[in-house]
Amino acid sequence: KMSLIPKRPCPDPLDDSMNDSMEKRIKRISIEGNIAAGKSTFVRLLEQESGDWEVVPEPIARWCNVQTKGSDFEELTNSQRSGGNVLKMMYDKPERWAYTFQSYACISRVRAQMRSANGKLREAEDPVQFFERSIYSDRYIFAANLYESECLNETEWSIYQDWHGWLHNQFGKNIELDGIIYLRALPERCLERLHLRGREEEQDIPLEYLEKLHFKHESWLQHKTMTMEFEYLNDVPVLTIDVNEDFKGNKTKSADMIEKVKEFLSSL
Ligand code: UDP
Ligand code: D5M
Ligand code: MG
Repeated sequence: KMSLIPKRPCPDPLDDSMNDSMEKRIKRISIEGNIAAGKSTFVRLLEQESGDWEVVPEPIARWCNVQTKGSDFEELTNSQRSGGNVLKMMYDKPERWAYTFQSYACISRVRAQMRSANGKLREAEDPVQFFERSIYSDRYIFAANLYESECLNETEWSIYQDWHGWLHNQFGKNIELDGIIYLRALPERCLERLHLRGREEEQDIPLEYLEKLHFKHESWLQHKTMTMEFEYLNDVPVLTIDVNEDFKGNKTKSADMIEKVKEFLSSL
């Protein structure tokens, strides 16, 4: 009988070629943009759009929301709970804590992005993972900016770059990107949204800091003048979406954004 014929062959646990081909079929897209540009809001929209789309939020966002969401708090391990503090520590005394924060931010991001790779997408026809930021923004936007602001010294910056390159060598094939979506907004708009969101640790961030991060995003994703160690990145397509105008709660605008994402995906 037809119904007895399995739709797809059962994976042989000793043969991981299935897993490998599955891994290869998944498209990985990073959502980049300044602090409070609207990345988390956007990935929540994407998540609702399709069962074939999976979202990996930035772990940092969860640490910062520890107080407001009871259930999230339950899921956090002790080490993650201290992450909430390390964000505050970094903003309070960056020259002391920037390195610690950056190492934890990057490692936990790799862990979150790799962990999700064996989740719900196994059943998907056309699986896509959307990452909220990447290990490239960790290094070339945030850590580089802290180094240039003398919050990481030469030794810390060398050590960071050394293990970051090694980490990419080891795990790159699981987290390398097929595309980047750049949510582009003026620093002034991001500052407004940062205040609107009201994360306590961030309320003293000056416009100047957001401007520095903005210029780094621009040189990477808009002008493409940033030099990076990972050559494949130069050929990764970038979709830029202007988010100066509110899209949250605006059905027309957000449907338009989703449409752009679909077009972008089909071009990859
Ligand atoms: N936000 C908004 N309009 C938008 C997008 C976002 O008012 O079109 C608000 C959102 O509700 C939040 C703040 O801006 O209070 C920052 O958004 P999000 O946390 O998504 O930004 P991220 O830091 O993740 O880029
Ligand atoms: O939130 C991310 C917060 O964490 C924001 O306050 C910037 C800060 N931060 C510092 N370094 C990093 C790295 N390496 N990656 C991400 N965030 C970092 P968001 O509002 O999502 O931008
Ligand atoms: Mg966010």
